[in-house]
Amino acid sequence: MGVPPDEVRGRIALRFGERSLTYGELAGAAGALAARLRGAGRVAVWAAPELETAVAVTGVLLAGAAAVPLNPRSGEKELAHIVSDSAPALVLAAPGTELPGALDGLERLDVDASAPAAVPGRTASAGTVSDEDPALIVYTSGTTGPPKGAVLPRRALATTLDALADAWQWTADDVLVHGLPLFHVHGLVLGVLGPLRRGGGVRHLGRFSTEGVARELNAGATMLFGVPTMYHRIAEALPADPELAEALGRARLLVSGSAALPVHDHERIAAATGRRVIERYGMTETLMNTSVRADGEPRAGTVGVPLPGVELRLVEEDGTPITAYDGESVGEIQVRGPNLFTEYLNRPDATAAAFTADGFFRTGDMAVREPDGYVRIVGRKATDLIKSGGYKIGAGEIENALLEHPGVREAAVTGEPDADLGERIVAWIVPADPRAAPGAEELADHVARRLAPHKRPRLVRYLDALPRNDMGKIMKRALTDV
Ligand code: MCA
Ligand code: AMP
Repeated sequence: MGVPPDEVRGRIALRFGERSLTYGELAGAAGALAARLRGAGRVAVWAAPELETAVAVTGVLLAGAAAVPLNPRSGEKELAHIVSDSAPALVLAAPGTELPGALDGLERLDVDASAPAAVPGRTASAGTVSDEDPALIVYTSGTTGPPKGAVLPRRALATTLDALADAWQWTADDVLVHGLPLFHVHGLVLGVLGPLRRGGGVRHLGRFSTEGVARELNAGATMLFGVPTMYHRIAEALPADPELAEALGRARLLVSGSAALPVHDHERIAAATGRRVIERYGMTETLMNTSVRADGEPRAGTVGVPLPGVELRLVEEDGTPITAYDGESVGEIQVRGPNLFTEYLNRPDATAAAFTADGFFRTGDMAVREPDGYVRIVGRKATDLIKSGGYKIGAGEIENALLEHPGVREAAVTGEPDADLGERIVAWIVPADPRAAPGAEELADHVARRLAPHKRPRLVRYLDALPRNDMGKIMKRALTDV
């Protein structure tokens, strides 16, 4: 983002609740911040759902530095890991924000969202920044161990947003409404940087509600981005809410992603509003890979076709590419293109394992391709990855946290189908003392405090012993069948 031309300076770029910034004001606030950040390297951003987060990330990018968005609900263990792994130069937060002890060692800079436009000549420019330089480091869970920092270069952000503009006919006339968190790709890259790159607007709801969606779509917003849980809640609310139905009926584009939207919810929304939700498929490491196009056929249960510039193939277990477009042959999705991340920070082992010899990224998602090229995701390779509310959560990470509770002798974590969340986290516990087993709420609080509230078990089941095979390995399939 440079200095906006006169015709866009007065246009609203960002709106969070009652507060908004025009492009001119954003250029001023982000420019002033960038002038203080030049040469900063990595900068942590306290990514609360508020105006300052958007200004902070814009300022970091303008300075040519890399932003590390922090979940403001992260627990102490998770936060300590992210800060020690990414070693940011400082942390940006809205004035008045109380930061947790895990950030004590970091210099803090308050974001002034109303800083006046920089004086000519003092406008920060990214200088000699290259497209390959990191723009964001986004932490994402794996099956085991703590989250890994996916390093996203500037070109990946630009490429993915321009590919989506092509697929969605996304322009400066669009105004997006969303209520997604700002510490993941969906809410931050697509939801904030997307509208800014197009010169359009974004209205953030602070937190998702069907009332907020209805209000904004009825007041000029043109697009809605959400995770399936949000569309599920919309589908549930529609029968009793004609205003919501009218609002969705007006939208130019309703987009769902981060997990599969069940066909039942697709159909309920289409029946009540006359509009079809389209799905796009992405990943923190790859940004967006496929989408149903705005000018294409919306087909429930599919994630559309590869985006411009994305090479997508399905492979057998042994790596042999599947050539069939038959809607039946299942293979792992592998992708290659300028939308990909460069590495996991400080994890050359994990980075090497994630790519094939010819540079494709192994997504771990299993899919088929229909005769016309539409991709249909049918599952994922790792059973130890849970998608709950659109968040990816590693079973191992929660098991480790549970085992740190003195009342827990053994723990296993699985995902179970859940109509609202897609999957819910279930903890299977062997208590240290069966007569004094820790309660479900206590264990949920323990995980929420150490990791994050969305990683807490929604259900706890108690056992005398975990089912194990002859090798002593926990048989998780036996657990889900109990
Ligand atoms: C509950 N809470 C607790 C506890 N229990 N806090 C501390 N300790 C506890 N034991 C709090 C929560 O923090 C929250 O606070 C409130 O209670 C409700 O929590 P929860 O039940 O988790 O919320 P929910 O209503 O179930 O959330 C549903 C949701 C959410 C809004 C859909 O799951 C969500 O925002 N999902 C979006 C995930 C996402 O953006 N994924 C993108 C990553 P409070 O009430 O104050 O909030 S995937 C990605 O980026 C890729 C690239 C892609 O393809 O998109
Ligand atoms: P994350 O690692 O949190 O970025 O989540 C990426 C994962 O979300 C992908 O590997 C998929 O499993 C899943 N995902 C994203 N979009 C979709 C979609 N539209 N349908 C099904 N799964 C999706």
